[in-house]
Amino acid sequence: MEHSQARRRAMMRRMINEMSHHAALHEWVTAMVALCQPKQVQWCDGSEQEAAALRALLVAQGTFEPLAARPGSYACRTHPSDTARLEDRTFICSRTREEAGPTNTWAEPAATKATLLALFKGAMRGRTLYVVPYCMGPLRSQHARFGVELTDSPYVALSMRIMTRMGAQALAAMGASQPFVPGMHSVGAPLAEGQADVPWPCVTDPAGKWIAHFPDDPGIWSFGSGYGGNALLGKKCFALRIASVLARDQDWMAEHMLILGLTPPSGQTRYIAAAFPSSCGKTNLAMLRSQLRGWSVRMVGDDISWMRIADDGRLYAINPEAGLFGVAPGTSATSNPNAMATIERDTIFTNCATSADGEVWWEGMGVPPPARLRDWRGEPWSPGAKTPAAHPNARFTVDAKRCPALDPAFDDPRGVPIDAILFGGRRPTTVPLVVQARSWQQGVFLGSTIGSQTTAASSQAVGVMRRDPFAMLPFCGYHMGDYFAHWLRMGELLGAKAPKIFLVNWFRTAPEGGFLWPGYGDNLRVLEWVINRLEGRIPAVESAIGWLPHPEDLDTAGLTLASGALTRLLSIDAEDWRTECGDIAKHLARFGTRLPAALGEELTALQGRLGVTGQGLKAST
Ligand code: GTP
Ligand code: SPV
Ligand code: MN
Repeated sequence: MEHSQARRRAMMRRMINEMSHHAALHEWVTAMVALCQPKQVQWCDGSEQEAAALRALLVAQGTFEPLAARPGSYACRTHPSDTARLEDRTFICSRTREEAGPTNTWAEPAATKATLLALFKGAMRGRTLYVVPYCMGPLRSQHARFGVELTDSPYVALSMRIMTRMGAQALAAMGASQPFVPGMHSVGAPLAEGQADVPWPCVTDPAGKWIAHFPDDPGIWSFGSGYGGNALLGKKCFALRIASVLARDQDWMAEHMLILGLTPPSGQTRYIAAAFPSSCGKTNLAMLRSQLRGWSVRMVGDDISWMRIADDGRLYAINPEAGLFGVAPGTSATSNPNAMATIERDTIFTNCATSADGEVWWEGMGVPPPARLRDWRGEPWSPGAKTPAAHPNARFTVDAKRCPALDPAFDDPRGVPIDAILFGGRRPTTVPLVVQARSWQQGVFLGSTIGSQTTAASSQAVGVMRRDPFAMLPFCGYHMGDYFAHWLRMGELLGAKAPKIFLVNWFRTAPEGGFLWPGYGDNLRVLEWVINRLEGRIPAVESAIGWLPHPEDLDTAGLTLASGALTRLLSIDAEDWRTECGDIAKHLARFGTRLPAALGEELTALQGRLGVTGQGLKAST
């Protein structure tokens, strides 16, 4: 047994050496191993045996608890300091503060690199350094990009195998010379000789955690957190913050968007991309199970979209990810039956509650809590407790291929042609259920102004209204004003073939409380209106911010809406929007001289339509 394992390891080493003649990769790994001083180095091949060994290791060290009720699944509890993205500890280390812009936390690159080198020195002592080669996007896609993450967390290595195309396949595709984005990751908890490990090693003081991006290198250095977007470096760090910079320079787009394919009864599938802030419904919409006769929705992606203009002049999207890292609370057989089916097996559940018989539970799961539940902290929990059983940002990690509604084009190297782009957020007031922008430019204006109440996906206060342009506030790797300009330029390149842009809001509430719109599966009714508009089948109502549906064009058959709800959902209140304009003016003024003139003009025109006096950005001063 021992012998055959040693033989397999030796074979693996040979295979990796044979597979990777990538001199720059070997050189970098050698230098980083010298810096971090791990006990051992393991090149990840992405095989099932390797994954099984990682799971066994995580169980042995108490990080994972096998779930009897879900084959191949595990529950995992993080340290309470490590439950969400840390926006305050996320840095963009561009050459100048100006390049990072007013919405990012800039850190001087040379000094930050020096700090990080000091932190990483010996940081992996007593641990294994996993070399995790991965590909973002279908392996044979021209639009795919490579990354290599060096991490001392087996949880991260295993999660990267789910979230990306990882291991030997990525190394082979990288060949000897393909560029890759290097990502350094350490939980920041070296082990002294004989020191026992803890189930979730990390730096417990938030101020000791770093998620630093060097867009000019490019490179990523993440220290002290093992959670989600902080640690799975292919996701937000590479596929959004670094990729947004590459996209700006290479005429493509890296966006915080789901991608779905919508097939009407007539049969022609259309693809839609939608940007909503974190924990605002992307996974839910991407997996929507249709209740309208003849309509079907298929998921291409639930979080990130990379989009390019193809030879036919249209915008094509790929999902750079291979897995889902989805919000658990609120996921139920009614709200998202496809997600429930996806996570029946082979899933990692992080910060959910667990029962004695090996099942997970969370608020909004749609079933009563099992007896003798332990909450996400591992404490006994019973209904009526003051704190939630699952952390509000508890998540499931699962292969996208497990989703029963996966679109057949999921792996298509060309991606899918996008016909419509939606922007949305949590807006209890002001923003209608749906409105279509009259032009790309007006759509970019609406995207630049989207606001939302903050959620538990990040570690700041929850429920505070903030502007989150294009749902990219925490994810744009450069000056947001330049990002707006990039969007406008992409519109010019696309011309008449540009997707149509819509603003949506599932979260409008009644004055007496409660959502006006049922949401979830019923959002398909809004998508149906969008498709009808794309096909030029129906007229719409002119409003100050764009085209609104005629109420009779929105299929509400079978819905029980409160009286007056539909009118409220489909109307623009001029007074609300005059107030909104004042707030938008302040928001846009932050971008100073880098704000494209076209957006200032859009605001002035909107104010004109609303009869606001003292127009334009000056209204804010
Ligand atoms: P990230 O993974 O953080 O980027 O988030 P996401 O946009 O994929 O969020 P997700 O789809 O997981 O949304 C989760 C939250 O939004 C849960 O609290 C859901 O209950 C809520 N939600 C999703 N769709 C709807 C909807 O149509 N109406 C209402 N009221 N809530 C919704
Ligand atoms: C988000 O916060 O938008 C997420 C989860 O998708 S994380 O990967 O942690 O960033
Ligand atoms: Mn996200």
